Amino acid sequence: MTAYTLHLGNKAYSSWSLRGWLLFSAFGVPFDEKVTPMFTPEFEQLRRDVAPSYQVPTLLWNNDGAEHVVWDSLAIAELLAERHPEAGHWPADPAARAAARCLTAEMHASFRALRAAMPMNLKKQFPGKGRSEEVDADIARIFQLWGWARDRFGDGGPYLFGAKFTVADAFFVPVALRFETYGVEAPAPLVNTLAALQTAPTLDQWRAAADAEPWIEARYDVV
Ligand SMILES: N[C@@H](CCC(=O)N[C@@H](CS)C(=O)NCC(=O)O)C(=O)O
Repeated sequence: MTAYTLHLGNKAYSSWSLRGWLLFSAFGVPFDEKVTPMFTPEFEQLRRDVAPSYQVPTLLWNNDGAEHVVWDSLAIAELLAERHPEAGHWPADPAARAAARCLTAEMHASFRALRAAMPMNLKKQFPGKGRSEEVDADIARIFQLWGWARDRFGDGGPYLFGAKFTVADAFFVPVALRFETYGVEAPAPLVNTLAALQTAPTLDQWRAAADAEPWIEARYDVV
């Protein structure tokens, strides 16, 4: 058993769970995980049991015998960056690190139209669905952010901040998977970055687990 137990929702549908999971998995931080399918009595029970909030991801962190709950992906990122500096969650360069925090914060707080109209669904494909003026504006802003980061900090590799996968990449992986599901293409300078996010470190394990899940939620179908 590790110091960390990460509670997750369905791997096929829970985009915030994926972000939390990548913060451990893609950075080599040992952890235990527990998947509870959303919209079930078991999930409702966890919501009551794990205070003060039960959303996924929720991290239970055992620190020298004291158990703490961390129920937000950004807080999990900062906790792990503090406790595991060798894992390199953020870029080493201060300017790149500040920029990576800007991109991550914007992902954490924004893109509601995209998130509502194009829910993450690793079980199905809906090419061309979910588009609207508001969604297109979100997509344009995301590509603008990616291009901005790549132009300034992207030398040496395909990720947003170059050769190394960082928290900023982890936060945009579920967006890249939505682009796969809904057939959104990147502008030419960002094609490699989109592909790199769609094949992020350890993501194949998450995809395989999502494929194997028995639960199908029609509420994530966009028709
Ligand atoms: N701000 C949270 C968002 C977490 C979130 O919205 N999780 C969704 C699943 S993707 C959830 O738990 N939904 C169930 C619910 O709210 O009842 C984070 O950054 O972790």
